[in-house]
Amino acid sequence: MVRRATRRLLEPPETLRRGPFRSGAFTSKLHDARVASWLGLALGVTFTICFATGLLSHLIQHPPSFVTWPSRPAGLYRVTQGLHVTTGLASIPLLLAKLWSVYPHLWTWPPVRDVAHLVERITLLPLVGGSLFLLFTGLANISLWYPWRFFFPAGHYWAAWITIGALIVHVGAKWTVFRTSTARRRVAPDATDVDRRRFLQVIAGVGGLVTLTTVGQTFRPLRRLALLAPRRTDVGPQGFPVNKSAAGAGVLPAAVSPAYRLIVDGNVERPLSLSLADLRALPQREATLPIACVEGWSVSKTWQGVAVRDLLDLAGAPAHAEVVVSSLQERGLYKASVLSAAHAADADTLLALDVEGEELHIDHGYPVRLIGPNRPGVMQTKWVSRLTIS
Ligand SMILES: Nc1nc2c(c(=O)[nH]1)N[C@H]1C(S)=C(S)[C@@H](COP(=O)(O)O)O[C@H]1N2
Ligand SMILES: [Mo]
Repeated sequence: MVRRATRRLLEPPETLRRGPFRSGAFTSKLHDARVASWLGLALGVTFTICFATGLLSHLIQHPPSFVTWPSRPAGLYRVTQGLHVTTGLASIPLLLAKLWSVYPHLWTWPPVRDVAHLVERITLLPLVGGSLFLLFTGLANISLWYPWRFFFPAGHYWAAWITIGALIVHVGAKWTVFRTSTARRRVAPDATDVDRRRFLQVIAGVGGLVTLTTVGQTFRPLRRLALLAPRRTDVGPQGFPVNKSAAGAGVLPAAVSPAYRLIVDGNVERPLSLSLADLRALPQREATLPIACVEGWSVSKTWQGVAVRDLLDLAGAPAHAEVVVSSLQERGLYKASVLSAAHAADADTLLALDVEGEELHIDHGYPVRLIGPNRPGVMQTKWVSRLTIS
């Protein structure tokens, strides 16, 4: 009853049916539920992986009390963040193809059939808008281009929740269409089926090509194919990239001053103040660990320096201490990072003085940088000046 009443209320007269609203206004056989369904399935997979790995990265950087991210396996974050950026990039051609295949539905007649249809159509706004926003801001971010005023991680994070919410509604609304249009049919494929298959193959090929030409920024064996990757991982001082230079961070001249001291204080029995020579005189340890930037590039290097845990022992810090690692950098979000108890206790968490046996370049954090296993690049603080123990 209610349904029929709303229907009558909403149904516009047939005379309004003009332009793209005419039946038969769109002629391509590829504007079709089968094509849309298979693309939707592919997007469902890439979006789910991208959302899960993005959420994980967010939780590692802003851990609520119930989350403890382990320090092992050392290269895990490199894999999860590599997947985040790779699935995001692969989603771009998939989404464009999907939008193209379904856009005639914008002019569906009547524009609104009933309340459920209205809700379904309204959720397209956050779904399409959110998806385009996420893929565009993500792509711009990894290209180190920030054509906006808002804070990227917060905007990207909240848009992801909105998009995934709208996606769940969309999957629910389209489930039946998906099931019927992807069901196996007994009839032999006709010319349209062949066209559809070819179109999907081309889109899959484009998605594969995007992946193949970017994943080399984190997956070494494909490094030579990384033609579309915004970062060459072998370019930069000492043969690897720099995101923030010493000049950009404003740490000159403090970083090269002979007055440099590393302070270890807070909840300790013996606060320390160590010169660079003092640090070199302490037992030196070595670890091979990646820098895994949130932007998707990563490089593995062998680092030498003093283990954080040796410094904690020297200062008489309590067991399971958490450590705030601060930089000479005075402004900016990455001037400090937190070492959880697990990371602080890991023998491979170093205050590195050298990389590959060479003194650190100023842009890689001279005189001292943090490098620890299984951490996002943004938490590998450079130009370290203080450890505050709690
Ligand atoms: N003090 C400070 N440390 C920092 C940053 C920063 O901006 N300031 N950037 C971080 C980021 S985003 C990354 S990916 C790594 C990069 O280290 P690299 O320049 O040695 O390659 O350093 C991290 N350490
Ligand atoms: Mo980074």
